[in-house]
Amino acid sequence: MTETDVGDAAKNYDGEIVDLREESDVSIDVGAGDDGLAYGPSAVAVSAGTEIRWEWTGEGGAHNVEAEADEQIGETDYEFSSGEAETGDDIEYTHTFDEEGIALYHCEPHLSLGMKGSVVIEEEE
Ligand SMILES: [Cu+2]
Repeated sequence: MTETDVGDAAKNYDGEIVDLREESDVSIDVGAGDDGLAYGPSAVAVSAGTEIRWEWTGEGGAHNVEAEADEQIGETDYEFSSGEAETGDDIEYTHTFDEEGIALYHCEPHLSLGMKGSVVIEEEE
């Protein structure tokens, strides 16, 4: 989540991973921050088996949630996509993370503006 040649570091990424490993209901805002060009929180840790729900806020224009090995800014253990970027405040996308690993994802229209997120998946104890 640092600056790369693909885009700037996520604006709201302060190096802290929000620990949600005890949570069974995890949601992430799509269109967070002052300009709506961020995920909130942008970095989370969850337990394997957790379903994450991304919820569009309607801020910042059209967004999507995209994790793909080829266009990613680093190694990602996961590939998933919410599809085309969409505008609205009633859009949701869910993905369940069954395996330990790291998922890096981004918003296609705003990758160059640093709209990126990460999920660390840990095995349940
Ligand atoms: Cu976006």
